[in-house]
Amino acid sequence: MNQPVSMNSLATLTRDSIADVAGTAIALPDELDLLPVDGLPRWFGRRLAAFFMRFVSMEEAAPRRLSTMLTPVVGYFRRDRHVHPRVAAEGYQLQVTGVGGDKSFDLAALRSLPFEDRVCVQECAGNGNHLMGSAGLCGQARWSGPSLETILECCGGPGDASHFAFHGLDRVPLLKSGYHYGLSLEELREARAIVALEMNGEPLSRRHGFPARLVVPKIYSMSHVKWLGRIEGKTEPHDGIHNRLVFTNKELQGDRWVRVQARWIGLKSAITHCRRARDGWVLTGCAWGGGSPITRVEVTTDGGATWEDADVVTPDEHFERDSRLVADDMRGAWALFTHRWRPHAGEYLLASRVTNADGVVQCMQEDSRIRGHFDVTRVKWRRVRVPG
Ligand SMILES: Nc1nc2c(c(=O)[nH]1)N[C@H]1C(S)=C(S)[C@@H](COP(=O)(O)O)O[C@H]1N2
Ligand SMILES: [Mo]
Repeated sequence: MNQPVSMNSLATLTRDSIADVAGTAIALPDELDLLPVDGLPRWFGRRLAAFFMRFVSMEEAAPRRLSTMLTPVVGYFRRDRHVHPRVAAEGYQLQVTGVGGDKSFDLAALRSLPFEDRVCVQECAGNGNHLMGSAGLCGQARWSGPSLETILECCGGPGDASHFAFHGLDRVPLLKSGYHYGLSLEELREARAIVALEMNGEPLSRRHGFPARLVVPKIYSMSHVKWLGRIEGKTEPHDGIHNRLVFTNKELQGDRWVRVQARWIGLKSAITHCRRARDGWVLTGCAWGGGSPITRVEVTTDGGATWEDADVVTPDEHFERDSRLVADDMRGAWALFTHRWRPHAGEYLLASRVTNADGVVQCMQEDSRIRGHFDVTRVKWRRVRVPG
């Protein structure tokens, strides 16, 4: 395609055709960089931003990795407290306390229970906030393992427990206690939580919680406790620091600012990739959250002046032939979208906006009655330079 042009042949060409030949001789890149408009990457560039994020133990996924139905394990985002315990398969025990009958499961016992699959977005509650901008603290994998419900049945049911705390085996230095997070039984049932032993068909990697982690579709992933060591049934909400303080926003209720915990993933979408096509470019991205099926995604390539419908593939369509997945197993999964684009050379401001089955449309601006870093749903602008 991109034939090199010799000096001899150039000499015989007119000015216009030189431009033509030069246009095909200079290879266009295969993809264009989509730059976030706000957050760290804007001020410091993407590399330096990634470097800063490592200090707080965050690694974002490269945006283009969020353009497929399942995100590969390599390059999947990561967020924790730097400590990745090395848990040996032998000797591992998952303790369940405060339920019908306390019980401990070794890995073989967990593996012998019926496995269920969940395909769902995993998203850090602070993803895409005004500090980070780039929205790469998310991914979508296929998780397999026994459901929390099955584990509780093995323990004679939840007993008096109406709430649960999940404890990780990662001992945080100084605090000396592991990471922990709590949810109500009602929330866990609504979300159809599982204790995942596998991610995309492979045993969990150490960095993503080997040998077992909680996965709670539709709820932000601070609750997806890795290196799960204990499930603690409680008769009251868990009052740990991550619930009470760390993952909270303030919300104006009446005339008072009230602390609220990050919980259900809000309605969002992002353009994550711009790749070259035969004529022009193809924009791809994903749309998720909001609690009901995604029905429409629109794309703007002119800073919001006009919006066009993108082609959407829902998880139900994508996994139609997969007999192991029923519709409920994909409730927390993202839809993918594509949009053809034929721009002239220049600089453009792009974004996507999603609508769900309840008619809710992704917001352009955050609600001024909410303050904080979590559950930031507003439309995610990207700047792109199209070469000529
Ligand atoms: N044990 C443990 N589990 C944890 C954490 C942690 O620090 N320790 N971090 C949580 C947070 S804040 C997020 S966003 C997700 C990230 O999951 P990942 O690193 O597998 O992508 O794990 C959650 N589970
Ligand atoms: Mo997180």
